[in-house]
Amino acid sequence: MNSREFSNHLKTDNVKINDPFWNKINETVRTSVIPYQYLALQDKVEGAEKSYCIENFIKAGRVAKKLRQGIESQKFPIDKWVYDEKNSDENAFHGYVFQDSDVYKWIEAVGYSLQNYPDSDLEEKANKFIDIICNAQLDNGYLDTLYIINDIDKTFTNLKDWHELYCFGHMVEGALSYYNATGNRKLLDAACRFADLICDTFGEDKIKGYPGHEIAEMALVKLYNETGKNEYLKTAKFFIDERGKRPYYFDCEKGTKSTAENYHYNQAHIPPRMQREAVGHAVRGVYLYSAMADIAKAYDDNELFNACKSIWNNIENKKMYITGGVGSTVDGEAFSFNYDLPNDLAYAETCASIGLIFFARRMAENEINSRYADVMERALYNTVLSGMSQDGKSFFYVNPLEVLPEASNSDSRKRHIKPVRQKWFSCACCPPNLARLISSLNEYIYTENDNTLFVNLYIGTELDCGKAHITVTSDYTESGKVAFKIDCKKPFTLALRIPGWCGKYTISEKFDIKNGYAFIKIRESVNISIEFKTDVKIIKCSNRVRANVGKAAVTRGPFVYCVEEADNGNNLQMLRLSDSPDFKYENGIIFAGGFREKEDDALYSEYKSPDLEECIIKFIPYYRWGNRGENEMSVYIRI
Ligand code: FUB
Ligand code: ZN
Repeated sequence: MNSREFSNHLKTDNVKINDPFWNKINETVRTSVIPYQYLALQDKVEGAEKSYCIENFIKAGRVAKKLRQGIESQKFPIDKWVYDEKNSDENAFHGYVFQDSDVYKWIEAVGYSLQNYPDSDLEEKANKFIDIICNAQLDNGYLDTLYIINDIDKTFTNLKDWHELYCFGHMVEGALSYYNATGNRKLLDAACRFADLICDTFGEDKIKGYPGHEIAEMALVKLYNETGKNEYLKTAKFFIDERGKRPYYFDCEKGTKSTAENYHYNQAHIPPRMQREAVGHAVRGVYLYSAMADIAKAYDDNELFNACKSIWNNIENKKMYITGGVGSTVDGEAFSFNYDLPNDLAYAETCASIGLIFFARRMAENEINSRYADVMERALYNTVLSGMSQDGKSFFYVNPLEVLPEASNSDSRKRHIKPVRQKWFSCACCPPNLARLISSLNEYIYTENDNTLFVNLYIGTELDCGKAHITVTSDYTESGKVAFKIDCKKPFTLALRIPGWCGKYTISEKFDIKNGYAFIKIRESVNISIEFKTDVKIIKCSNRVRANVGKAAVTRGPFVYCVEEADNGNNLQMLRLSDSPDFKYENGIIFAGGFREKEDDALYSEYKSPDLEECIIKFIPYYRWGNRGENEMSVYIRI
């Protein structure tokens, strides 16, 4: 079998989630996160940072009306990354340059949520937002509130920094999700008008630019898949092919001259198909790599796919935290050098792990190999879930692996490490990104091609496709047991991912292992039961990673665990795990035998074996940390 075998993911239409672990989280997103964000976008959450998002669309609507009537509108400077009441006029745009994207992401989450749980009240709320958004669109299709409000003559003059194409990408993704859920074309038609303008503006013999923050590429591929309009796919490919060419477009638009060094941040230092290493701003990176994988598949482009593979290898083997976090430095919110994975300085933005999941699914659709879904699962069950509190009302942007509140509060190098989740952020990219990913989880579970249905995640579902109707009952996160009740429509192959973390498993049918999947021939309706042994494991990190020498992490199934001060007292660095402890597992919590070192009195003293007191160390899943107030936390523990 050629392992570069394409597949497509099954969509929400075909997959309904019913899972003891995920039902609760989906319910939190639906009943708490989405309504909360609805208020936050309108600045109606007391004590939360201001969003200005809807306010900007309302302002832009007023300006758009004037422009339509040929009335001059007051202009304001477009010269900053973030605008507020202090640094700009009250009638000007406020918030980050990409503020529009927050409402698009919210609409995208609402779309997926409505597909799963119809809700006329929520639909009405989204329709109101859509009216406000569309009201701000110009006759030529242009829609970005920063430029409409502040200075319409400057559109597409700073692609590198000011995010017009980024907001456009989110608009398209939101519009598609909402249209698929409701059949309401209003936002989709508006997005297509903007897309048409973009296709008319960028390309050979047109502006040879590309987005400073990628996502438009991925969005255009999705729009092509929905509409079949070739121009969208062509423009996505153009953006990929043009990126990194000399002279740099970002220099041309500014009239400056830079070296490759300057454009690592934007992954525009060399053309994507020549890139081999994950560099620069992590979210931008994973969004670009996702689009590269999309284009590699759409054009069966092996050269581009090889670049994706090298970058994937680099991330998976040298630049990814055990929690699936990526981007280890606050400096540019970026990928750092190989094996640089500090725990207490990590950035590991929630959005970056979400983007890693996008990349993983697209890689899985290009090539059969369980490693992609392994990473998808790692990022999902750890960093992504950690991005949200248990009640869905506060969020992490940065997902560190070690926290000392005193350091966060007093050391400016660690200011980005928040010891408690925040209600909202002025730069609120992560919470709505999380909402859209979790609401669309149905679309990450299965991929299929003509002959084979691939099971990538073990989530309880009711799924219907041309091959079969399947009921999956899953206790994956607890006992590791999963049952498939297959009502066969025609013979096919079922490919079950054997999770990378699992050493022992049983499957009730005969299977062949290839590329990390167990392949089972299905000829008739059948019930299959699987058990993945979810033993607690002690995981060692490569000694190339300086931060983790002499330490280990504890995992069970897909979950990485951590210790918290609330359970183990402060000074977590004084804990030591026994070499081969007896683990006890109860209701999601792991207890293990270990020791606590006695505190030293002197700062320096002659070395002697430390005084150790036996103790029981309590571990909780990483994603649940920080739900009991400010306290110390550590994923790695001395061993
Ligand atoms: O620039 C838009 C978003 O804001 C990025 O993806 C995040 O990293 C944050 O910088
Ligand atoms: Zn983010």
